[in-house]
Amino acid sequence: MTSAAVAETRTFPPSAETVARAHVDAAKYEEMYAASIADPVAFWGEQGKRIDWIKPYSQVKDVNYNFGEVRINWYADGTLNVSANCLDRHLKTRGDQTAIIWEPDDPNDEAQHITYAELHRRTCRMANILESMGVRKGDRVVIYLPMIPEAAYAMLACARIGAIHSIVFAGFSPDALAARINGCDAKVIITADEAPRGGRKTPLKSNADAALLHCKDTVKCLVVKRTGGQTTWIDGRDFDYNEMALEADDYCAPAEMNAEDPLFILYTSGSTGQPKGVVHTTGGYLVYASLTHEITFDYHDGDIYWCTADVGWVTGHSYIVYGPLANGATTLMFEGVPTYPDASRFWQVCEKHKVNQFYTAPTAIRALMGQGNEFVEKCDLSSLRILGTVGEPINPEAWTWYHEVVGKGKCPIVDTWWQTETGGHLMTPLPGAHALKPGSAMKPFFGIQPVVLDPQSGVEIAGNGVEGVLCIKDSWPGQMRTVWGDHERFEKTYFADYKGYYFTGDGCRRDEDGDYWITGRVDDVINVSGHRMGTAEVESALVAHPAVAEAAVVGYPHEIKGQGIYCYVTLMNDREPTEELRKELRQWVRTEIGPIASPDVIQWAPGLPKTRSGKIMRRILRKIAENDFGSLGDTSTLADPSVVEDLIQNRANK
Ligand code: 6R9
Repeated sequence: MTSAAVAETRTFPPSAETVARAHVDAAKYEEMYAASIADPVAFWGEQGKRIDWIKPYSQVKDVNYNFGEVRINWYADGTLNVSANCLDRHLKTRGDQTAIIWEPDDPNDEAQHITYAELHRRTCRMANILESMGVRKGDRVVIYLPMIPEAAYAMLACARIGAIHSIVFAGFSPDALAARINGCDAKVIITADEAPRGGRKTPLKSNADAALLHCKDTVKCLVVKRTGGQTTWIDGRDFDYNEMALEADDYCAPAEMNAEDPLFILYTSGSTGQPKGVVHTTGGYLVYASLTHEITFDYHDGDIYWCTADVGWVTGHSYIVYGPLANGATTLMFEGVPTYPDASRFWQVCEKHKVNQFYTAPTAIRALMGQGNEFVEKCDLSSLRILGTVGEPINPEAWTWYHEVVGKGKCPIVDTWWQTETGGHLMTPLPGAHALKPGSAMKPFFGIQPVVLDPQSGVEIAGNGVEGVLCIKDSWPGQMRTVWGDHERFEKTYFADYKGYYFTGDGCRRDEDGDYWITGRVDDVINVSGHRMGTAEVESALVAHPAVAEAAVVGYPHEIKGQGIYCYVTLMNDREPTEELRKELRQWVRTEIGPIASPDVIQWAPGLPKTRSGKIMRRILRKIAENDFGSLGDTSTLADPSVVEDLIQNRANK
């Protein structure tokens, strides 16, 4: 955590108007939180009724956190369909209401307003197309699409027929895409010709073509036309979505799914090289996503809600598609980037569509803050009521700018801390209940019991004014259930280090008032512009290059991105460190993983600091990358302490 965040003492209580409007005020939060902890079965049994069940559940919770026998089940004997909950049940009351507002990359192109009735028809057609391609209940479908309405149709269509979707962010490379298609043994991949973003086009279909060279030849490819750009076509493998949608039937009956049937798999980075397939299931996930969406953003009927994330990340799953649509909300989907055509785009979209709740990432706020206030001030932002952030800790300067310049001092900021694994928000202030502290995720959501543990002993640290690793005692309905195909890895990653708890991988401080501050990852995961990346993934990409003998990657503070990627590279004996090679390696990592993994700094390292047992001492590499040579700590266990001196002398100039 920055020292500025430690020194932060301001508080911002909600206005009387915000409190009056809120679903949950301070007293109600206390009452509901206490009830959720005292009797989770009664609490979640009641909350489960917010969605429609085909067969109601009689069991609410069946959980075991003991390492070796971890089991997480919610509403296990109930049946339902997620797409029917997001669509069919709204048709009578709000068929003509806008479900999705789609804002294209180019502001001169027309926005679309898709009603619930239309979304239902589109989803049914897509579901029928998938069935005609042979997709059945339990099959996996990879979605590799731009931020277009078809991405939502595809998700809901999978849910409708009981297929399990796995979305791959459109910024990922063909290699990363192939690994995910193979990882979940997908039957179909849904993609588009091209993805326009910030005025540039990513050739998605040709990326998919390249990926499919490394996949089973039975994998079929459904192609959505977005730009009309040229693509190669393989008859029998490639299917034309737009053509098929003209013919497809407008209705497809929703499949009856068990509450614990998987809804989706989402690959995310951990501390090892291989991304994990996080599995979320049907019933508990939907209850949790819809409840948190309503309460955290204080969503009311008729509000226009906008989350700027991409559906390739968990935030897009829970807070663009499933949570809002389960609640019958109007959710805005944006194809573009915050700075195209210029730095006022976000605010122009807010003005144009009269957005009430706006949810984005600190990295975007920092980037826009640097462009100057006039980009914000020229737009009418009077519709805004609630602001949100997610993805990384927000520094007090960015928080203050967001609050004052964007929110004019009247919009509460919900700083939502959660993870791909948690399905929905675990800690956040609630708009009408809590006095905000800039940079603090404040309070646990209903049913969440955060604990601060001593990192070494694993013992719970009681009381306030304490810091340690953050674990969660007991389960909540939105929790991930397993790692796809590897339950042992699930248990080892989250339940082995601190027995009896879910280990988050984050550090945290509980201040004197009992409010929580996330201090960042305690493992080898770094957070670049709110995107999670395992340093091991970047390392294995680097060492796959023939010139590289060894590589170590760490995060370092970056003004806009939060953290940047700092790589120490040892070359093969016969290779010379040149500027060209540096460029080539940077491009290599972009090709192996994707542009989001592009190294910010590559420092040539004739040797890496290692212990006598050969373990790389990352602590030291982190300090050098941070330019903090005074606190390298104990270097006496190093096999060759002189390498440290060399690294300091030659520290890359950024
Ligand atoms: C939703 C999402 C999860 C990691 C998490 C933590 C960091 C997310 C945060 C935050 C401080 C917040 N993180 N929200 N840190 N304050 N409000 O981002 O999921 O991509 O899996 O990342 O992001 O370190 O452990 P995911």
